[in-house]
Order: sequence, then C-alpha cells, then structure tokens
Amino acid sequence: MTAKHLVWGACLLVPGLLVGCGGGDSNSGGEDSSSAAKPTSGGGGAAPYAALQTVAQERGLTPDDLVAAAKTFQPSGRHDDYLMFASDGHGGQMLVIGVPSMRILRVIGVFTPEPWQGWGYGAGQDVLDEGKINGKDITWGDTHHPALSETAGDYDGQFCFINDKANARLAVIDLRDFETKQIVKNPLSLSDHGGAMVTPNTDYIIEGGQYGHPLGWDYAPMEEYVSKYRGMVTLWKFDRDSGRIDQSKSFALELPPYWQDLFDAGKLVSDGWIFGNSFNTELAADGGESGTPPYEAGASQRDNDYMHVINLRKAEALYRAGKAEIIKGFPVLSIQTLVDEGVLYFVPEPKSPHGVDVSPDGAYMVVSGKLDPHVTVYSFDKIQKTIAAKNWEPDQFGVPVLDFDSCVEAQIEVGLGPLHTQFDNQGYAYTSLFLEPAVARWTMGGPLGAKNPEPDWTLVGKVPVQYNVGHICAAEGDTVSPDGKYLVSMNKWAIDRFTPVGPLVPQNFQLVDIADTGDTMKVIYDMPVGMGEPHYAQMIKADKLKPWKVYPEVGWSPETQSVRLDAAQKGKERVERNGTTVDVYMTAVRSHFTPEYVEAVEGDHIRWHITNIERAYDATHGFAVPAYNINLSLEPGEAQVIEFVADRSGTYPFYCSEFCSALHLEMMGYFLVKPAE
Ligand code: K7E
Ligand code: CUA
Repeated sequence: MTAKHLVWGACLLVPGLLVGCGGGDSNSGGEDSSSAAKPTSGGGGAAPYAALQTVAQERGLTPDDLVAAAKTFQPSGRHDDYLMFASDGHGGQMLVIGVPSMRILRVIGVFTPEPWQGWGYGAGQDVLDEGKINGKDITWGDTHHPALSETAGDYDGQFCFINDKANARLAVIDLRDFETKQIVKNPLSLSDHGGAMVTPNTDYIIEGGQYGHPLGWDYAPMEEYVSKYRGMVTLWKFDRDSGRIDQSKSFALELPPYWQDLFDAGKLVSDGWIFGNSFNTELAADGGESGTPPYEAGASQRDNDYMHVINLRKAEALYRAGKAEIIKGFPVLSIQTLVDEGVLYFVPEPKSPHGVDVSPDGAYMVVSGKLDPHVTVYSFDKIQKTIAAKNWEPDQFGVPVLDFDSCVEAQIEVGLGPLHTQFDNQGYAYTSLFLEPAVARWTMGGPLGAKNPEPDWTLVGKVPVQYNVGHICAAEGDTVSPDGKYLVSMNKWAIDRFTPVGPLVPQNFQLVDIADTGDTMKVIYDMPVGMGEPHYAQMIKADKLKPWKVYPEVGWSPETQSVRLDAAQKGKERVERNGTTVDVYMTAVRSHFTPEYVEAVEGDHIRWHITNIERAYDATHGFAVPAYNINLSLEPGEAQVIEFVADRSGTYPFYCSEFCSALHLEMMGYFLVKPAE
C-alpha cells in the first residue's frame, strides 16, 4: 500500500464519517419530501466503503472532496434546506437556487422576456409595459440586489424585490407563484444601485440612485454638475395586502451628486434609520474630457467618502406634513429641508467604499473601502451621540459631516479589496475580499455575544475563493437572526474552474461551509452561472416559503392574483365574432385544446382567452402559435388572455409546448387565417 492508500484507509474505514454524511438530520424541505426515501445509515459493512474508495481513487478525489460531496449531494427526491434568490445581473432575471445542492430551480422573468414562462410572449405584458421609459419598451435590466420581504427584521417568505440598476426600476415578485407582479419606474432617476433593500417590516422598499444626473433626467451640461446634478434615495411604500408598491404613498430624498452606492435599513436599536454609502465625494464630473483625471482616478482622489445616515421616520413625517416639493410628479424632500430638519448626516468612510451592512442587532454599520484593507465598524449609539453633540462640519451642500473618530467603534484589517459583509449565528462577520480573492471571517465585538463575550474585533480566518469575489450571501445573513451554516461566494471570474466554453466564461458561485468555527472554512461546491453576472443574493430557510402547487381556482390570473371574469371556462368554449373582433374561448386539459381549430380573417383583432382547467400538480400546458411570437406556460388553473392582430393570412398549427402527457404531441390545433377580400 502507498501512503495515499493508507490515508484513504484511515478516512474511509471510520464508519462515522460516512454514516454521518448520509444521515437524515437535515431538513428536507416540507411535506413533499416526506415521501422521499430517507437513506438508511451505513449498513452493508465494508463493501460500500471499498466501492467509494475505488471511485475516489479512480477519480483522484481526496478525503476532503468526498466530505464536500457528501455535504452537498442530495439523493433523488431530497429537497434542499435553503433557497437562494440571486440576481442574474444584466440577464434581467432572478435565479432561485437550492442550497446546499446548488441546483437551479427557477429562472424568473423580471425585466427581461422569458419564453419558458411566456413572460413577454403572451403573459406578463402588462407588467413589462409598466417598465417603459419615455414610451419605449426596455426589454432588459441589470438586476443587482434581491430583497426578501421581512417581518420584524426576519425573512417572511412572502415577496421578493429586485432593482434594475441600468434603468432605475424596481420589481415585485410574489412568492406564492414566483412570478413578477409589478415593475415601477423611478420618475427621478435613470440609474439606481442602492435597491432593493427593505425596512424591517417591509413598510418601505429602498431604492438609492447611483450616477448623479438632474432629477427627472432633463438635459444639463457637465459644467453644471454641482448645481444641477443630484443623487437620490426613493422610499417606495409597500402594501402587503395588494402585494404592490403604492406609488401614491412613496417619496424621495434629494441628495448631493456623490454617486450613492448601497443602502441598508437599520433594525432593532437602529430601526427607523437607513444607511447608505457613496463613492464620488470628489464630484468628478467630466471623465477627463477637459484635462481632469478620468472617473476611476477622479472619483478616488480623496481619502474619504461619506456614509449617509438618514432618519427615515423624520423624513416620513415631513413627507406626510406636505414638506416635499414635486419633481416630475413625484414628492421629493430637498437637501435644504433634510438639513434644516435634521434628517440627513454624513460620516466619513474610507476611500471608495462599497456597501454598508447593518449588524443583526442593528448596533453597528460595517463599511469596506475598496482601496483600504480595513472594514470600518460604526456604532449607531456613537453616531447618535455625535449628532446630539453637534460634533460636525458642513459639507459644500450644508450637510453635517460627523466627526469620524467619534462614530467609529473599530477598524479591522481584513485584507485586500474588502467589499461586502454578512453575518452568522456565532458572532462572526464575513467580508468578501475582491483582490485577494478570499472571504475573511472576523469577530463581531459582542453584538451576538455568546462566543465573544468580550468586545473583540479580530480577523480569525480566511478561505481563498476562485476568483474575484463580489457579494457574499450567508444563510439569512443580513437579517436579525442569521443561520450560519452556509455562505455563498459570488465570484466574478472563474478562469480555470470549468471546462472552457469560449471567451465568455460563467460566473462561479462557491458554497462555503461555515458551520465550524475558527479558521476551518472550506469551499464545498462550485456552481457555474451561465447567465448574466449575479451581484447579490439572499438565502432563506426553505420551510418559510409556502408556494402554491396549483392556482387556487380555475380561471386564475397570475397578474391580478384573482379569478378573471373573462377567463375561458370548461363547457363554454367557443369562438365569438363581433365585427372584426374575434374572441376565442379555449380550454386546455390533457391532451387537447377545445376548440381545436379556430378560423379568422386577415386583419381581425383576436382576443384569445385560454385556461388550463387541470387541478393536478405539475400538469402544465404550453400554448405556442408560430409566426405570431406567442408562447404561454399555463400552470394548473391559470387563465390568460392574449390579444393580437391576425395580420398575415395562412395556416398556423398551434401546439402545447410542455410535454404534458403521452399524447402531448397530439395536443395541437389549427389557427386558420383567411385572406381578406
Ligand atoms: Cu456588484 Cu451590490 Cu451591485 Cu457589489 S454590487 S459586487
Ligand atoms: Cu399539454 Cu403538452
């Protein structure tokens, strides 16, 4: 036996290791999984271990690899413990990923048409139309930050929101059916980044701007940058009952044009406040066109940018008292009002920061300077005392800049290029290090306490990641009660991690096991993401979600979450002509459409009402019409009405685009369009 074999023998013949791997102690995700056979533990003596040893040797796997595989493998039918909602960047969609298996479960069309769901191909058009800008269809988005709805600072599993950085839009997804219900276009801005973040009871969804421009984006020359260009943060009022943003109760705050970056809501002790960072206090304005440095240098000259500290409760009261001015039809509290009324403060933050993350107890705000090896931890209590003592100097817009030293609790040197921070349930914080690249773990003073009774801000370990990590996402890691256990490193570059597929390389989501304390974090899974570039994600315990299996009633409209009065009904299928308008009432059930052929005349205005009358889980039908750019996914009970002009005569075989039954191929019909006379 070689040394390697000896190692193997020692590892594999410890039954506890492998029995533990297959054990049934992990939550298996609700009632559906109870039917899945729980693996029996071990059994069979040494034979399975010998087989495992053979496979491991043939495939060149180390004992660590085997443990990683055992921690992430889901036997067929076993459900994941967590769901991760990830943006897919300029894909304009949302990804739903099971953890720890890292399997993609859903791709939700948000700002981008998505043909599987029929999103933009017959369904969801009204929602997509809400996202028009200047009357133009905008059929992509740059999704950055998903935000799960919260109750008392904890994910409640009801809704998810996400922003479109490219166009300053925000979307609402209902987690009963995982479909997008609303898109709001910010009337003031064309660029957002500090969204979506929610306040602890989801009263407001925060959308902070990014690149400054005149509010409402009217033209202003670069020379007027300081006088006319502005930043903003918008507070969108969320109405849980309707599941919609209530635009009539939403308002914005005018901010200096400092390129606001991310926001986070205060919680518990800091509830009622919001915090944001910014990265261009230099007001670099012309990108080098007139001999000044280009933006990357121009916006990085000063040692400090400003964390924004905003008293949301006061701002809300001012808005309700009618203190907002109306810009582009939208209420905006001016910088002057915010200063006069003590709503807005700045605190210096180290060079070119990215993000601000509030600790689970709400007592600390963590900021990382991309060009500074430290994370800076601010104390909410100290900030309040500094405000009370008026220990500040105004900036050029008159906004009080609080004394840095009076607000800082700690600075911890974590490494190169720190970006985003998440938290666990053991008193640790985790910060992504873009440049190293690695994820650093450090002790959080005493906010969570148990393991760190003494205030202690120390780097305790790092795990290298591959490569260039941006955000990290720990299980419920930005709530009032993080779970620990798992952290996903969302890496921008993958380089050598996957089989080459051309010059455009997938992103790499690496699952990190953070259950063990100390410096023992390990990467246990690499997941290529071959869509856009995901930025942020949130991970929620799967059993908090209560999605529907079928729509509550037949004839259901996902757009309104109610029965459509004009839905096609079983037994009342028909084609009705009224002048040149033709209403088709069609039902779908395994394995036929009724009616099976439909005749119209060239130029007719068609309203095609179609209902899937199935009540069986997973009995989805599609509806695809060639040459008319129509494809629907009709889940059990779902009704859609699609309108189009039959503008080309011809013979169009339509069919069900979901393989729903043995006779699925027969589930078709003909749409016959007679030439006009
Ligand atoms: Cu990419 Cu939050 Cu938009 Cu950082 S963001 S990485
Ligand atoms: Cu219905 Cu295929």
